[in-house]
Amino acid sequence: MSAEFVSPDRIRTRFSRAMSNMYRQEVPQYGTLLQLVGEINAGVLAERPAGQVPDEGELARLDVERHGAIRLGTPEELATMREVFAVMGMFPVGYYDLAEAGVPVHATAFRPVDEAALAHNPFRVFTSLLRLELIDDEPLREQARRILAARDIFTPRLRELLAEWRRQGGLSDRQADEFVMEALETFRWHSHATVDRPTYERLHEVHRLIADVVCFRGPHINHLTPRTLDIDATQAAMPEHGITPKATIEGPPRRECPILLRQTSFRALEESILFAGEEEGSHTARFGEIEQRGMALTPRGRELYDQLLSASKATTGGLSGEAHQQALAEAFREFPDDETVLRREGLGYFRYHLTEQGRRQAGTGTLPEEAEALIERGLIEASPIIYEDFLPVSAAGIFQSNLGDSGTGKYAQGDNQAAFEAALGVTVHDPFALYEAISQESLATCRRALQG
Ligand code: OOG
Ligand code: NI
Repeated sequence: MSAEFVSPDRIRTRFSRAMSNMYRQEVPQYGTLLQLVGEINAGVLAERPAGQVPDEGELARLDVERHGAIRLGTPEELATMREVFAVMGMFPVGYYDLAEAGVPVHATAFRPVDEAALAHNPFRVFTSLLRLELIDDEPLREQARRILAARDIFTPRLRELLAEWRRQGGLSDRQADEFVMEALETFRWHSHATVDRPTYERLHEVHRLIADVVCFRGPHINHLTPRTLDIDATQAAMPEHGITPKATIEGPPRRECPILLRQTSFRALEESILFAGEEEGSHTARFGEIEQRGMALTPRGRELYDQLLSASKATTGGLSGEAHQQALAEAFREFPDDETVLRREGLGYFRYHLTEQGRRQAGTGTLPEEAEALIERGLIEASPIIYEDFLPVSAAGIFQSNLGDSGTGKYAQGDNQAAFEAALGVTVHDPFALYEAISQESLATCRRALQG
């Protein structure tokens, strides 16, 4: 890349900072949450035994780490949004079909994919596309389609900058700043609905989410989530700070070795809006959320997780708070909770480093094939790779708790990934392949060093 261009990593960091500042202004509880999470993280780090403090890269990214979410209305919006994210070094990873859970969208997560970019700033945006074809009422579906076709969620200047980026292969410092400002406009809240009250209400009645996507000028960012190192403590401290979290924490139970992703959310705002014709109304779109991230699981580990989670419904149904966590922990007893076992059984992904001894012995002797044998010889050690993605069942739970209980009937299942990718214009990255590559690459690096 030419030296006069700003790196995508830096543009992403400028953007996530600008977004965080905007969201803090728009949703005051977000500021409260950041402070609470910051305090809890500092406490956790202070108490950790020296050997368990995450490495420097992990620590540096924790302060800036956020994920957000938007919901788009048309394939064209998704295709352009892909380019906007590409400028910031964010690429579509994974496919999430929420229709099964009664939410008429499918989604991907835009995020950095390589290790260096993730360490720089792992900013991610869960990006859903509305599936209008799931509205049964044909005239209403057509009306929604017309309303969406008439809007442009991108500023004219952003479109020009994208064209420049395509032509030049990057953005200058000044262009990058302008790009961040213009892109932010797409994520901003607009209190003027583009439709009149009866239209809003008809769409709202079919599904609240449809009204949220169709009736506004743009896909307002609907939450921005900081990463906590102790979600149980954060959840427990939320009420003292005037925040009421949902009754259960989504995802796996609390464990010695955290896996995947645990999340909880709260309703943040009831917004006053103005319908076309200046009639007043209200809308709930924006919410708050916290997350705690653990080890990425291999397909085998993930299968076991999905199986245990689905079986757990029988015993956790209706429970909340600590009782829910205990029943969930019981349901997950079969899932090993020891790093060595998780690694040996091929349930989680690990990154390998040379030990002191490994560094001293570099270049001497023949090497065994297996990573496990190198570990046994004391030449390398392994540490878990953090899960960088989302979980469909958890996401559905987050959607539902913030949309209220209405309109959560099931939609027919089907394979819609191809349609999503056609809209996107590219195929999504396979998250497992990305973790596998990071793991293998770290092992190859150790091997090269040991071989001298
Ligand atoms: C996205 C909900 C999914 C998560 O963290 O799983 C999500 C939305 O409500 O638009 O953000
Ligand atoms: Ni979220």
